[in-house]
Amino acid sequence: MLGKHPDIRRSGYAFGIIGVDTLVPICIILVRTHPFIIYPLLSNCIMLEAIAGDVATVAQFGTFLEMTQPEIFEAVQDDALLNASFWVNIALAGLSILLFVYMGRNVEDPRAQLIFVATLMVPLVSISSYTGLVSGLTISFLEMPAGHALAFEETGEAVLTMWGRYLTWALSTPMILLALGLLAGSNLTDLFTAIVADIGMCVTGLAAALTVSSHGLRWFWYFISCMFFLVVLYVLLVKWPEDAQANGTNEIFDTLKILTVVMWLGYPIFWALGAEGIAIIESVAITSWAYSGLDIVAKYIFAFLLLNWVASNESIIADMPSLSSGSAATGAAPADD
Ligand code: RET
Repeated sequence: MLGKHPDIRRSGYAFGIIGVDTLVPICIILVRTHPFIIYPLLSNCIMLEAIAGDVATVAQFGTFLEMTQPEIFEAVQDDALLNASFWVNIALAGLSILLFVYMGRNVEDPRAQLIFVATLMVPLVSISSYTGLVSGLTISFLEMPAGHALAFEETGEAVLTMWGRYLTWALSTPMILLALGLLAGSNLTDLFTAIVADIGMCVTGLAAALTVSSHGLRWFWYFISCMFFLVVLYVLLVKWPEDAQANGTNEIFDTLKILTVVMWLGYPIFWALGAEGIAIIESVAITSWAYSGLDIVAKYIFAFLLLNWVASNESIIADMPSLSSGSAATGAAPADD
């Protein structure tokens, strides 16, 4: 990229030292004394000065794009709203970890214990994810391609991308689905399908966020991610409710299903509306708060409701059939635990 080339930057500074103030009076005197030689020269000088200005500007953005981790950290610190959207989640994840460990202290049934472990992983991944963001480790400034609402060639500015979010969702969301599948009494096939499609959704969502070569390809990745998401929604809305009904966990499952589907739909919507999508919401801090708000409900409130129910209904969980390729809802014989 032009702005990153050191020679160009050096020549930019060299032109800056001469300056318009010095060049103009000299040129006026010379125009009067040697008009035929000086007119073409003068126009060159003005052009060079304009180019020098451009190069200096590009050099400035070059520095911006080459921001080091401490510089990104400082940029996050300087944006109080963005910084708060991270710290609130670090605090809530920390409190959730302590609370969930306490709530699970007397749980003995292996399936109930597995639900606890899977759910506990959610705030554990979350605290790591937000620590990565707040430290500037998993944030980059990316030049959006031509056609994007905030294309670099139009705005001259790079867009702050919190790609660490998408990466860590690939760890936290499978844990949520594992807990939900165990609660419903899913068979192994549906559980595997939901989890693999979910990881596919997160990884292709990460690809959508990181692709800067083509605007069209960013949206193509987004489309692929949505297709994976549809598979997850199908298992959540069609397959698992039948299992939960057959296993007597339908009441809590239905509550958590609605909470999950409504909250999860918010993520692709905010991605599309935010700076990485069509940029109706241009502020990265507001987009970050949208994700952080969704996270609070989809993770901590979800986990509390689930674990609270499991801790007080351990016997129902203990009576459920073990994971097998046959579903309780389709009448296949359950295998022994
Ligand atoms: C993206 C963009 C591409 C299209 C789709 C998306 C969906 C993301 C979802 C995220 C859920 C995250 C949760 C995190 C909890 O830790 C990647 C935004 C479909 C559904 C619940």
